[in-house]
Amino acid sequence: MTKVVTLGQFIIERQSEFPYAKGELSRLLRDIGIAAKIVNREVNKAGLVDILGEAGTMNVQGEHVKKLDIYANEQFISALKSGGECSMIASEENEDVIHVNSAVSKNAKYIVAMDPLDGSSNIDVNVPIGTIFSIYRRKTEKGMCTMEDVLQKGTEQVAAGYIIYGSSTMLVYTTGHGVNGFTLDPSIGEFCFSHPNMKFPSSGKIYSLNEGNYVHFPEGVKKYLKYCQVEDDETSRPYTSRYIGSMVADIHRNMIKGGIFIYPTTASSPKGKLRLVYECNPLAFIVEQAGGRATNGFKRILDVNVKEIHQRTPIFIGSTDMVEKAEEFMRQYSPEL
Ligand code: P6P
Repeated sequence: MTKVVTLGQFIIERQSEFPYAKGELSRLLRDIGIAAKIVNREVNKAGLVDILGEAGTMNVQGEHVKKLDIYANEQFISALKSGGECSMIASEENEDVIHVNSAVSKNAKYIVAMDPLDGSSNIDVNVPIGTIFSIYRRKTEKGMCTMEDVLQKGTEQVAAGYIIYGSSTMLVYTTGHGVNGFTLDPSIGEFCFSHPNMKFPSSGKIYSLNEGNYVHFPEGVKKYLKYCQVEDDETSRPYTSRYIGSMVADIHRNMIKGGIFIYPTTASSPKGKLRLVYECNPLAFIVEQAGGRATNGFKRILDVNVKEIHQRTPIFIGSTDMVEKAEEFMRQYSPEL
């Protein structure tokens, strides 16, 4: 019988990776894990929403039923506020940053950026969805945080992770010392260590992008897509197309099997659709820590200058060989971007 290691035990055991840490980051990761379990419970009930009442209606308990992404946002904010280790939050659901000004939190050293429930349009069709989070050390010493504290490059992240609410619920995170995965065991209500030292396969045969946007793709993406689709036994082409439409799910699958996920510029998203601060930077940190690659087609995502919290970016992320090949086509056919 293998020993079950919970997320909490793992975090404490690995605390030695931070010689000067006094446990704040460990407690912050624990707080996120607790909120993830609460969100998971509601996500799993989503299919029963008719019984519980549609979002915006009153359920049988007389409670107002919230949209799940609003609910998730509130749960993570509440956990971060009460945990006392976070002094400012940037969320996909909030236009402005949230200052955590309580006596216990206002000088806390960490900042959290998050997408509390990415892909929430997939909930109604029972497709996996995800939470994405990114943790920075604040740059200002103490007192009210400033935008300088949150508009930091991806290379400054101290930790990043995602929770995928799928056929099982997993929490995958890095603190810059590799990537580890934990699977929720509902029978004990704990995330249990299940995927040690996750490695992104250096090559793969899966490409993941919304081909419905083909007409407006940059020429380099069109050429790369055709490269993936032509017959070539030596390089096992044509590759396989897999697109879930839920970024965390697409990238998690590729991390296990190998592959590339691309969301380039399109007509409706001339700067790319996905958000740099709380989607692309945390996922890029995780993927790089697992040995993969993440760029905007030309430049490392983690090196992109951050100008505002809801900034968008094109993203090419996944198996290093595949991302580098796509970048070759971008340099050759879309150098102007
Ligand atoms: P499209 C979900 O809405 C999301 O933000 C990502 O999770 C996903 O990869 C992308 O948008 C899907 O966008 O335009 O292909 O529907």
